[in-house]
Amino acid sequence: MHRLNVGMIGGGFMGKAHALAYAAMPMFFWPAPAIPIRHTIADVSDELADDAANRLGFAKGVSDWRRVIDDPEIHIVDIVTPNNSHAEIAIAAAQAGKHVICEKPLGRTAAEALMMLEAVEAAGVTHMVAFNYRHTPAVVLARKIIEEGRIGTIRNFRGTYLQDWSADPDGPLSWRFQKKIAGSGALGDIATHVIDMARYLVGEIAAVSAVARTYITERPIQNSGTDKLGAGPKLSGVPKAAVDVDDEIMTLIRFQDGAVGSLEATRNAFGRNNYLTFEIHGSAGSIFFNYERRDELQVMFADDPADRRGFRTIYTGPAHPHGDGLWPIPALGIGYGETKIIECHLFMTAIAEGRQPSPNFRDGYLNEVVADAILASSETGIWTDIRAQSRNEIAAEHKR
Ligand code: NAI
Ligand code: SOE
Repeated sequence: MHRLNVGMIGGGFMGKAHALAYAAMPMFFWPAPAIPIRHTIADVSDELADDAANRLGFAKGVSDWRRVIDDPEIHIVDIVTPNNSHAEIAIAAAQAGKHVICEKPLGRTAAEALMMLEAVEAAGVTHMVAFNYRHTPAVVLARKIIEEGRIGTIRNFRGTYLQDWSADPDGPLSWRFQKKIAGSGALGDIATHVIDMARYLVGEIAAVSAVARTYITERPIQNSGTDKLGAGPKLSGVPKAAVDVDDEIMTLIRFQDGAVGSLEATRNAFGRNNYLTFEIHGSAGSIFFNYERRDELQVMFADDPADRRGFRTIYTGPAHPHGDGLWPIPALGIGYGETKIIECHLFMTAIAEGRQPSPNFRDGYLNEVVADAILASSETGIWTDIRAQSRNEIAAEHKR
């Protein structure tokens, strides 16, 4: 069986999730399309890289990501660093002929994401962007039900992503609160997952009208290290610096095909942990999904007899998308790790078959075009059309 050597850049939260997926994917999806080998991991110092290699099962740790790019033995570059380094690493990896998987958001802006898309397309390598939530079997089932026309013509999509790990103002100013590193706040970090869901389930977005707001305007300084996502010590008494990204976005959306909808995201909603939800109403029924109950899809069919009408719960299992590789009985339960294992399987299959997986860098770019439009609309207070642009157009706009 074909073996593909992986060079991973970044040994934090997502380093752990992707490493788990490389190790576990062949145990779930056998025969595997290819066997991923944890070859080299890069972090910012020898100490961190060696620790990550030991922890995550890589043969070698290095302190400069360029050594991964320059290594002819490496077939795949996996980018799991904060957002400011995605573009430089992905473009270098593509130019070196490596297949690339990159965490979301693809770049800090649509312009950055477009450069990444152009680089992988020019190089002819396989590319994937890690919007893993859309691989949750219940979400794929929702798309199947929509495609089969079982809930009729889609009228609206209501999507939320609510968390509370940053609701405390004494939570540190990690990289996720710094525009130069993250690009944006709740928007790029979590709303992009909902944008991805909306595009995956309903279709392309035509226009947005949005409000973005920052209400925790400064936080205790944390200049380096991983983001502990609210789990680290609170830093009261430590000098503070300004937060220059959004805490919350609320957006009305119009889809190209006439459906309407809304998107909301914040990491400051006390009591909500990973409340990634969508409710979709069609002319013949409705669908509801909440990632906190990720094995369940709520569906309602309007042609049910009047005395049986209502949401029913489908528990996903072996009969559902990706279910053949997962667990043998419905509702045994999947976790976050399984969504990454499915993502890894889709990526390896695409490489083995010489085609592009979904979502790929084009989706990463299109999601960013919507995200940029949300910020633009929030600034101008008017509806903003979504228009994918060429690099020249973007450059011209930036000059103005
Ligand atoms: P983290 O803060 O836990 O870890 C980042 C790691 O990258 C750290 O070990 C850091 O030292 C290392 N690093 C930073 N710059 C580097 C460089 N130039 N070269 C090598 N290593 C470098 O961050 P986390 O949570 O793992 O996030 C990483 C990426 O994954 C982000 O883009 C984030 O948006 C995305 N993410 C996606 C999730 C999803 O559900 N798909 C979940 C969490 C994060
Ligand atoms: C923090 O908000 C975070 O880790 C995001 O970065 C991820 O994309 C999300 O899936 C989980 O929460």
